[in-house]
Amino acid sequence: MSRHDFGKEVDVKVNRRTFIKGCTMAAAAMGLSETMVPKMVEAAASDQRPPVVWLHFQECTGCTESLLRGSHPDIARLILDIISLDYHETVMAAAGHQAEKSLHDTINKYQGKFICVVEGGIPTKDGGIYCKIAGKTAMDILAEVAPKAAAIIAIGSCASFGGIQAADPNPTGAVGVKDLVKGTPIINVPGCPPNPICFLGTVLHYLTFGRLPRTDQLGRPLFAYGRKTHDQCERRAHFDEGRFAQQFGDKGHLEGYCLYKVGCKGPGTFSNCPAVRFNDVGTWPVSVGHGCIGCTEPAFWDTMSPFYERLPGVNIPGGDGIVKEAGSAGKKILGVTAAAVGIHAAVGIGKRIIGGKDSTPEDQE
Ligand code: FSX
Ligand code: SF4
Ligand code: F3S
Repeated sequence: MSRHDFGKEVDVKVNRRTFIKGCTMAAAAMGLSETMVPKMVEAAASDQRPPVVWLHFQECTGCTESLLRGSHPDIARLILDIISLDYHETVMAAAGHQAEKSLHDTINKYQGKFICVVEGGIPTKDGGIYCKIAGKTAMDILAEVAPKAAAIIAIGSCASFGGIQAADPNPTGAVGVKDLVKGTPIINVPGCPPNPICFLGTVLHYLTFGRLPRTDQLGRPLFAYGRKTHDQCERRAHFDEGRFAQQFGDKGHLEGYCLYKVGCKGPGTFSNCPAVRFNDVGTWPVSVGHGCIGCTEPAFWDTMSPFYERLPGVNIPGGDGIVKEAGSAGKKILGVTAAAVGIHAAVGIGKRIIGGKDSTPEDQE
């Protein structure tokens, strides 16, 4: 398998109109002026497509599935057109030793130039034996690839924060890339799975400006994760006026009222889901009647569950006041926060740190 072969196999070449449309969508999602679109198109259409090595660890492959097999083929084709996907276990034709050769050839030939995309969490317990590929642990593979990459994009909540594997009691000691890799710029594009437009915007920003976009303290691009889901939600007026669905299927639910009382975690979640929506049908969880479960937040499997109980600490208009503790959810949030502090401390001390220094948002400016 050589560079560009993926493009030929799945007929990814997009026409100029589609190309401009995709760049325009990404520019809008990034809050950039339309005047930036020609610059983005020029950068994305360059012959110097960045080689990409896509590593898969502990995950469900939903990130790749939503990216490549979504009902928005233009975005998938655009992504495949602007990057040179040199190694991706899910879609590459090569297998076994041939695939291994492709990985090593790419990271050595394009040292310091390729983008590494990581999908999935990395198990660290018991020497990392719970995820092995070609006889090597995910930790070893990351340790080999990460220092040679120009930048790392952690796609999905698993690669960003450990994801479902890291849910209490985290039996394999799963962590995100940032917990292990130091010295290489890293950006987190969380979501379970993330919206493809957030990944596309991150890649286009890198190609256009030569650096990763600005991030929040959790390493997430501000253009996508800079505002609360709740603050952009079309049901926000119902929240503000105290109109809530009390249970699924009741009159309030059928009327499209706010879903906070049936468990929506939008007030505690940062994402652009209400603004960019999913696929080509313009929907997102809340628009089809289900609350946000906070899938872009660290440890959301623990901190945001039970998914159908109220998020504590939210001042509810309409007389209910602040729910200080919603069933077991409040206790869990406190417990998990304390545990997370412990986990991060343990990772820093006990696990192998790849590279020399931490990659902070400031490093990437
Ligand atoms: Fe994780 Fe990606 Fe959730 Fe799955 O592979 S972010 S489990 S949707 O898809 O890594
Ligand atoms: Fe929308 Fe959920 Fe906020 Fe209600 S609680 S306004 S449904 S994000
Ligand atoms: Fe995830 Fe909530 Fe968006 S569950 S997909 S962050 S609406």
